[in-house]
Amino acid sequence: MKRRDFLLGSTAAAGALGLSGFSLAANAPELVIQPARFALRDQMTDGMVSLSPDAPPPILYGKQGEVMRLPVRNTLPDYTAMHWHGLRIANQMDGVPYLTQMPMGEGEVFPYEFTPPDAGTYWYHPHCMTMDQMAHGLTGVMVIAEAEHPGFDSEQVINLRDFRLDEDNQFLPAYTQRGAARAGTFGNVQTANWLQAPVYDHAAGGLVRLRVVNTDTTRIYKLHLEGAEARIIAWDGHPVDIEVPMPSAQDPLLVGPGQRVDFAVTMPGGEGQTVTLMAKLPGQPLRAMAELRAIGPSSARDLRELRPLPANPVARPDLNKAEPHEFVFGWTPEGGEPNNGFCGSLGYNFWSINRTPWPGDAAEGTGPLATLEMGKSYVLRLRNESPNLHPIHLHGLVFVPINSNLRRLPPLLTDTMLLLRGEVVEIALVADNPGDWAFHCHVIEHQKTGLAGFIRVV
Ligand SMILES: [Cu+2]
Repeated sequence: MKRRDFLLGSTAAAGALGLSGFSLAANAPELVIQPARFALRDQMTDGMVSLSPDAPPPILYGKQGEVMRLPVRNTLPDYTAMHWHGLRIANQMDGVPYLTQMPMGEGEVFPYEFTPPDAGTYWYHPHCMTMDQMAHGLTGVMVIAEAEHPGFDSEQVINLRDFRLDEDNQFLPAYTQRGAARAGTFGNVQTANWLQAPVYDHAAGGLVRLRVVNTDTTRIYKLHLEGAEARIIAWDGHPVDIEVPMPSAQDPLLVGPGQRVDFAVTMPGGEGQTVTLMAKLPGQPLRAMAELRAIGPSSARDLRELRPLPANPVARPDLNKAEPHEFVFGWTPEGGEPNNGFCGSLGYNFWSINRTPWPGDAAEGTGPLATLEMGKSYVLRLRNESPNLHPIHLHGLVFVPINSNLRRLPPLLTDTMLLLRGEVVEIALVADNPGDWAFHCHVIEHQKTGLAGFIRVV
């Protein structure tokens, strides 16, 4: 069977043909998806996937409003496609197989090219063979800089993720049937930038922008900082313009798969003093995920010297005119086997959106979950009917939570809404980016066993 036989129809065809409008930049180095090995613990782990043979996927730096050319070459025998999580870019650059492009076979290059409209902390990962390639390492951070320097002395990126390894540091199967039908299959080795509790030096008394990204396939991290005067300055890429309480050991911050938090941190004044990013894992004592260590004489800077980050150009929905749409996340009433295409199937359907499981790669006959009109405001009611938590991610658009049946949600712009057990959250958005936008759970086992779909903006 040919990949094109899986085409969804005219929209996908137009997306594929639209590629000819994007030039392959001669000067852009290729991002080469390839096998890698790395010492995740005390000895080498083989069979990893990265963009170099011996290191984690690099941080990709861009600048708000400036074009980025990221040709991706696939050297794996499996298919792939690269998605840029949180970036509001053209649909045909979004990296979702069959919805926006064909899967990339071995030896193929896809000339991703886009101009990020928003500054902030984003990330990238494959959207085809998602479980295999992400679980084996292919998740990286993107930093899109503000047009104006925001006044920090330094930055630190922390990419949090787990791996599932045996005693010899080799990969265990990335998922289990039991896990996929419940909260997901958890890794047993927690890492920051593929390292165990790494220590990073920063100038004593300086102001650090700490960007924390959860790129795990399953785990909802519960985080707080110790030893720092700090505040939250951005959430899921976008500046926070209201006072948000700092998390603590008693009241940690829930950061689901796909979510990001930026802290402004004042480093301690004394040489060797540390700031620690702490995580609470079930049934374990608090754990240090990463440390920032103060070095040199103190510059004695103060958080109050920082100006607020400039707002990103996100349209605010008009709630008086917003049309509602309902989405129910839960079990699939059908079950059955998913169709097994080029982008990998876990072999089961457990989950659904609006009672329909995403049937596999191309999802022929599964129409959009909703069709939104360009420029109009909408309220999407997200109902979690299951006992498990779901980080629900919408591609290509940014939304704001407006209420929940369980808690007070600060109105922070986001692309990924973590739904608690039995929670109903209303989110609001302006449908201002045309295309077919994937809408799915970011617990990859849920996504790949049915909890996926797409929303069309025309
Ligand atoms: Cu889920």
